Amino acid sequence: MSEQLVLTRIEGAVGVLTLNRPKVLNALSNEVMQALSEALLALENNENIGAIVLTGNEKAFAAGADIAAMKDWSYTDVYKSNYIGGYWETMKNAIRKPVVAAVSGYALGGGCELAMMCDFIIAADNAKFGQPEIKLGTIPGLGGTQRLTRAIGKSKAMDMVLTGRMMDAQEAEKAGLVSRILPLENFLDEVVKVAQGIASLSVPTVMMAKQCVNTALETTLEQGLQYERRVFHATFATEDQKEGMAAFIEKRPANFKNM
Ligand code: DAK
Repeated sequence: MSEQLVLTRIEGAVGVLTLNRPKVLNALSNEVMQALSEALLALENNENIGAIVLTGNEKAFAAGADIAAMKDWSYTDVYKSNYIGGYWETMKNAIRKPVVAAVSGYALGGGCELAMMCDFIIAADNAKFGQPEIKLGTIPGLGGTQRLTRAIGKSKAMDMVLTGRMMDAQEAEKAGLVSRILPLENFLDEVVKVAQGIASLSVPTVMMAKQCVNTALETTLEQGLQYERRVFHATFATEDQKEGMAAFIEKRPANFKNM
């Protein structure tokens, strides 16, 4: 039986997805992306799951799209197939629950782009990020020039995209690409704890908060503020807002029902 390309593990209310092609540093083939897309959708549709962690292994989160698979494709091949756009974009188009990227080792090319599609990135202290496509005679094709620029600003994004160099975890944190760095030892367990903290909150409210933050990147400030205000008002229609505020007043832990 062929090995599973993406492993799913459930830890309480958290689904942990592990890219599983270690011999090629988790190079992202079409098959990997199809498996990832299906695994993400299964967790999205699982009522018991409140947050998702996406990870690789100690050496690589993912070293990019599969160069061996891509190298002989023609323009018409990639154009006609829209180069596997569907599977690659499940995260952006269909996943409303929070997804944390737990990056240890290399996150390069499509690997870095996949990490950036997640809601935030927690890096192990051995993580290395980069968009090295320029060295292959191409450019980032899945948001590397766009999401990286929004995350770290034009000057640093130009540096990364035009030189193809890597940045380590410290530089990535300083630049704002990653939210925090954790030691490699017990790395995944610690990230899962972060995700479990999120999953213990009101899942629909967490989803609303995620949508609001994402809206900040797509609209003017005024439109974003109005959208946020509407969603803030909407939280008052939830039982979880009543429970959260009552629990605070009664000095007890909240028991959210996701209602
Ligand atoms: N693809 C295929 N195989 C890869 C790979 C990759 N991206 N990265 C590594 N491997 C394979 C190596 O060929 C090697 O295989 P064997 O020789 O053992 O058979 C094995 O993994 C171990 O790699 P190394 O021997 O090279 O390991 P090292 O520790 O020496 O070096 C490295 C690690 C990460 C520095 C090096 O492997 C490396 O530079 N890898 C390539 C990184 C890279 O250039 N990545 C960008 C690829 S282009 C799009 C979607 C996605 C994309 C674009 C559009 N659309 C949907 C529109 C994305 C494009 C890319 O990501």
